[in-house]
Amino acid sequence: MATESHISVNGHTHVLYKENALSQDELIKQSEAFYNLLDERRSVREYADTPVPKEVIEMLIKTASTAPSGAHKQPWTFCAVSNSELKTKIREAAEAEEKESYESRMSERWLKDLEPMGTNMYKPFLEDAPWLIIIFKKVHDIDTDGEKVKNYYVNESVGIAAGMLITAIHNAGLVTLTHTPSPMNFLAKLLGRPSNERAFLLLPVGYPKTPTYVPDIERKSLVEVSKFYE
Ligand code: IYR
Repeated sequence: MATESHISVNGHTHVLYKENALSQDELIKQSEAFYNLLDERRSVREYADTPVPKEVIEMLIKTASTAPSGAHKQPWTFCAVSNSELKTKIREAAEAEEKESYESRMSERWLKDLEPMGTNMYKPFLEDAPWLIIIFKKVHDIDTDGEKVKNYYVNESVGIAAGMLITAIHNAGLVTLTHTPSPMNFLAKLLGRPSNERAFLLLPVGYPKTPTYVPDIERKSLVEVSKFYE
């Protein structure tokens, strides 16, 4: 039977999937090369003020937005901020929350767990990085009549998109950090987001300051993180 370029499923068009099959040798090489690339990724907290072109940020966001999502609802908005006054406002509000967290909301145990990372309530990266990308999750959509429409697996979907954004940033030779000021509601206010959006994650994006030091930590081994059933 000839291969059709498209078929109909439940009255909806399905198009032919563009396969990218590699030989076993290439498969092994490519998966290892990608591991080596991502194994170099580190969360970086110190940024150079070197600018990053807007079109790069646009491409990174487009990449993240290719993520799979529940019923393909793509329940996310990526807000990209380079405006200095806005970055300052975000820093001030984040540091106010972080001060509360570090001084009273976080447990002794939590603070101890963070000691190796060297984090504290001060967040200069929120002003130093040329861009901040704030990911908002859409807890529901709003249709043209203003009615709420359900989204599915929102946290999973937005989490996957965030991971893909982090991967894309690293692949571009830039650095980022998953910053989670808590609570984060000030971000929706400062950015004037609609009522169906909640801040999910804040990522500064830029070049690292030189030199930059990162914690001397190791990743768990394959044996520790996996179990094969063959
Ligand atoms: N949100 C705070 C605290 C913090 C919490 C964890 I868990 C980290 O891995 C790092 C920091 C902050 O951003 O400093």
